Amino acid sequence: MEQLLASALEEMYGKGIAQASKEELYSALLKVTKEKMQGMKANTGKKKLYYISAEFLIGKLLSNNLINLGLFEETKEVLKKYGFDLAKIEEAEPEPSLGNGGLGRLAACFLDSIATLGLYGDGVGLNYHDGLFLQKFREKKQYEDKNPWITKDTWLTRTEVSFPVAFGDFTLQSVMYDIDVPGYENGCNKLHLFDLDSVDEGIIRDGIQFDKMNIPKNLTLFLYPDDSDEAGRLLRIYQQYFMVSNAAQLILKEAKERGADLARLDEYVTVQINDTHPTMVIPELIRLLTAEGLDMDTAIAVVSKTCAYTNHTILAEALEKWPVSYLRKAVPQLLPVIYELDARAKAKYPDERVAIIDGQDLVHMAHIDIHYGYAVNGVAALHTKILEESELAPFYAIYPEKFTNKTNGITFRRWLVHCNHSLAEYLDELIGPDYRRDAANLEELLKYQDDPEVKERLFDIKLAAKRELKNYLKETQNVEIDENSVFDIQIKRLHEYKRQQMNALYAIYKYKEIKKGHLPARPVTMIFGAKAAPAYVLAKDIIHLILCLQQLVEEDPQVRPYLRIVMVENYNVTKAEKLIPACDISEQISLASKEASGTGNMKFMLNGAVTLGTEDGANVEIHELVGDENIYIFGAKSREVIDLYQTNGYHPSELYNQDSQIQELVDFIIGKELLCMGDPVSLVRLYKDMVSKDWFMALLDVKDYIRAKEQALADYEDRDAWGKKMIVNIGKAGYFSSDRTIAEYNRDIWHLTEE
Ligand code: 26V
Repeated sequence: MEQLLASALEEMYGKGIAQASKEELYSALLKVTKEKMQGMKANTGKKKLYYISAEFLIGKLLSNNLINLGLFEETKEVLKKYGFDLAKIEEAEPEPSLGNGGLGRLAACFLDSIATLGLYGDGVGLNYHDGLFLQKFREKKQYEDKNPWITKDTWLTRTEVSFPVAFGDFTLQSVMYDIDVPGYENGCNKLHLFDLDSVDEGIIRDGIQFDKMNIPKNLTLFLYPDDSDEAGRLLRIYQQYFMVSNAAQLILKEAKERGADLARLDEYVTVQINDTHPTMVIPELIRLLTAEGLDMDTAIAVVSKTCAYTNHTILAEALEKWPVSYLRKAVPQLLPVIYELDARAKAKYPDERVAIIDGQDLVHMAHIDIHYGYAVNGVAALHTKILEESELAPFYAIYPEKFTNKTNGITFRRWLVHCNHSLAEYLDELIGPDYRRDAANLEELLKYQDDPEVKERLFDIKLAAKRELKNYLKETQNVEIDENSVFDIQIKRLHEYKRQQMNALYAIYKYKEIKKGHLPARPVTMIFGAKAAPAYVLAKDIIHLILCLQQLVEEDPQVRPYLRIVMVENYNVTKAEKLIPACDISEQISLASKEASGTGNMKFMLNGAVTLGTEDGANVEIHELVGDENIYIFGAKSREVIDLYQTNGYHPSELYNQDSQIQELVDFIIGKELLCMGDPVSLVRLYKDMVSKDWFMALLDVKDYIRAKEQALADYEDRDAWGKKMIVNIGKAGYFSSDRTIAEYNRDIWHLTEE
């Protein structure tokens, strides 16, 4: 590495390692790493997987690529020799925030595991010029700014591959960029990101505003443009079709190159449809196959054996339904195929609950996937059960054999080896490095659950991570936290169902307790990180509430020594990597039934945090694995919640009127302390919503939540018992390796043969 780095620097800047700047070192390392990846063995096979996704939240790549190439330690040593720190050099790398949250990050973890398992499979998506907006706090409110990430030195490689994509009014010529995806000590795959040369960043005005009508200039400009108006929704359709038409053309081109008989495409290709954003790949493949000479019956039959669908949410607003009129405008050539698919489904299954086109001329994208795909999966056991028994029950009755559960996972390369290197090194020392290949081997740690020395080492590692986070927050946000406090962390998209507002009610509770003189045994640091969708008013109100509470506590000398509230600005993958290793209590408090899986919960557990959560998503499986002693579970169960929705049985006003404690907490939102520093319109709106609507039932669970959190904080004081909880959580986290998840996808859905 030293030699390669030195010659790259010499060639690029005419400098030696010792003379190079941080930015120059980053550029040279990028070049060397890219060249190494180009020399890697490519995964191959007869059958190839295409994982199509509108989001790949890959995060920074330098360290992870070095880890997978087996060059990380060596590179660190070389840099150290010249007085540099790899972590500092990595600061020069821009983060590609090409996803909103869980769904996009899952796709990135999956690419790592697919390559690591030696499976022949590429990702296909869009090359957004701007990732998810940069979040800025001004006057305790969120503002959005553009977030460009493509610079001169980039992991992207422009290829010769280019396809025409026809829309209603015009045709655009695509260009494909590739990012290498090296497996951990295994072959290499690709992430293909499609783009347009005509896209023009110059059309962006103040913040993230732009002309939504100018498709040639805006098509791949932004990830997830605001779709609160018609132009935004149309743009989403243009983006989705651009993605899948390119994917379908690439799939057929490569299948032909491998000698495929297109009538037997399913023997050569499998397509995983990541949520409904890529659903149009089904009619597009059918359209292209008929253009290649297949008859409609054959084309539909073979595509139905080629495509599989993953559902990531049961939230109604996220289940895409496009008006026929929008599709007619954007992609008229697909309509005959969609009509044909709809007519066939209706002829066979007259039940309107399973119709593709409903009575209001809305096209239910998920229904296309389920009728014309060969597998449907949920992302955690409870989620799949809810799909089968409630959300998709009429489909489950027709196609029980298509349904399968694939509990999510995370790549341990990023979420342990990279983000918590000292923990990984200690585990190597204690149980040997086998867990890096087979995460189930982490269970070896369990034999140390009563070993005081191991516990002390784990506490030391945790303390060091807390110190690092403290320094980082001091540098970046100028807040100073206490590393000896309990770190209680909730980081995820801001959404009412995730109930950051309930956590804020706890903060109010704690503030009032401290004011009354009921001091905690140890100070508590509550950390939040979350972006709200730009048009999601209540989510922004919740951010405002948290920032008001942060200031309130900060300015109160009586409370500040015992309670701190920190909302991290612009939460993203890079910040997650710093927050997760430092956490003691992992907040996973969604309303039961609403969080399909969660993957942050897995990352925290792996890094020795204890979950405080509801019986929702993968929390249920975490609970089963670690047992009652090593998790804090509270709140209504999913059955109860589903019944409450079905019977309209939830009335927050009753809880508010009948319970003085709840009333006091909620009233605080519009009390004098907050109104004098916050925006009354925002706080009153939030208050009114909470007492009259509270759609995600924060008031239903808030008291049990306070009880459970107080219990966790009290238990933290028993160092011996807490140390054991840390060990059990880490030891049981192996199940949540995405290598296990991907092995299951391959075994049950893809059937790729390793070569
Ligand atoms: C929703 C929204 C709403 C706000 C604006 C932006 C936006 C973009 C996409 C979506 C669809 C949400 C789908 C999603 O991310 N689901 C998450 O998938 C994870 C991986 O399976 C899972 O762990 C999470 O529980 C689930 O919420």
